[in-house]
Amino acid sequence: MSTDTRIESVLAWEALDSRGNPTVGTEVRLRGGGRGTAIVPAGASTGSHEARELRDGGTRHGGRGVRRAVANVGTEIGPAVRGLDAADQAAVDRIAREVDGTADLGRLGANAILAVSLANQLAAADGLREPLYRLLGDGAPPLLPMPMVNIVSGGAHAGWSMDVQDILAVPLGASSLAEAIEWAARVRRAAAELVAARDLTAALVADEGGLGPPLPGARAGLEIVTAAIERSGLTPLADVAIAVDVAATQLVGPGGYRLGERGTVIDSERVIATIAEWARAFPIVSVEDPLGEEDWDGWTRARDALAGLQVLGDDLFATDLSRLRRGIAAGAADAVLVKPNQNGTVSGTKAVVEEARQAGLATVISARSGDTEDSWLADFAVGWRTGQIKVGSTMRAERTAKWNRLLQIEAELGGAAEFAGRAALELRVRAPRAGLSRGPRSSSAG
Ligand code: 2PG
Ligand code: MG
Repeated sequence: MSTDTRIESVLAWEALDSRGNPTVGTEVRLRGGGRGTAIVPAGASTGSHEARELRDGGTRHGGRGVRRAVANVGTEIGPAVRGLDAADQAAVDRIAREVDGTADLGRLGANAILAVSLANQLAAADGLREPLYRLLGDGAPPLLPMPMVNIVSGGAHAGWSMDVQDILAVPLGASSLAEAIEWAARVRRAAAELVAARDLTAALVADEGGLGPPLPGARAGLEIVTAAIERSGLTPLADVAIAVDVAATQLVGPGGYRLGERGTVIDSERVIATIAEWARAFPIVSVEDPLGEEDWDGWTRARDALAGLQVLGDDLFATDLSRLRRGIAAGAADAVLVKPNQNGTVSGTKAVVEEARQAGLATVISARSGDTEDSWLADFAVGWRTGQIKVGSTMRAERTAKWNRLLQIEAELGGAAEFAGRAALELRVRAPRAGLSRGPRSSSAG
């Protein structure tokens, strides 16, 4: 294999994601022999400002087929990037965007463009014989991220068994990625035991490998996860804290948000007050999408009212630079969720990470609820030093693919491995709560 990193060929096919829905797989081959393969993920609770994936419609796969996107790689994107230097990721992404010609990449499909962009990045690393995280790091030291691990799921990921979408464990007190994963797995097992003790099915898993028991609301889920932390012999908050993804865009309906007891509709102020109540009763350190994607004023008020929590924007920002800038100007959030397929290209996603960092926002790189066996997201987290990562629970192979890759990188780096630890969150939380570094607060669960 020579180090000629010019693109020789691009092949695409229709693959499946972890929900069994079609998605785009792509292989990029370089003249010197380097190769990269990527299969793109897809969300269920998608924001309306995401780059637009192309679906076929019709009857195949219930309309979700991606044959048109695959064909677009063969007829338009592939020919346009052939001969370019794969090591110049920005140039490859720029050409792919130009060929599409639309702002949301909807003509050729963001799924088609991201597949080529990712496969190109992987091929470049292979061609240059560098681990992907090293190439992405561009000289910066690698950083293992603090995981956010799904324990109890609801919303669109679990047939609406609970109103909020994710209740996650954040192993704040762990001193390595490996310890963080072990603690999270322990909490996941303890939560399953608690759910089973209530005569609810604990063996069935939701889309991201979390438990999906039917619960009356978020409080019940928060009680289970807090109790599971204690049952694991760990201290809530000091060892393992909780993150919540309200996924509130999904809760918006006529007259407000459907949050709380089934059917109740409340306004933004009441949503913020409800989250503040949860934060007083449970060891919560991060809240994602507390409000809907268009509720900009609400977000600014939420960030003020929830000082001490990391207020994290997913649908609000949609990994889009202009929305992120608007959010920074409005003081709408402390952190941005980073999903490559919301953006559409590797370099576009990187620009969002860099902009956030410059503005002092934390970055949480994230998988999708419909994900694939690929592990590149782990390398992106480490190379770009995102500090935090969310990929679902500690089971289901599309989830463990990312954890296992992080564990491999940590082992490879040995003593030189730097783990983000609690600083990943603490540095960003504007008014750290008294308990955050010192130990548990009182909890209503027991
Ligand atoms: C989210 C993601 C991942 P989805 O909302 O943060 O959990 O879900 O991929 O369905 O948008
Ligand atoms: Mg989310």
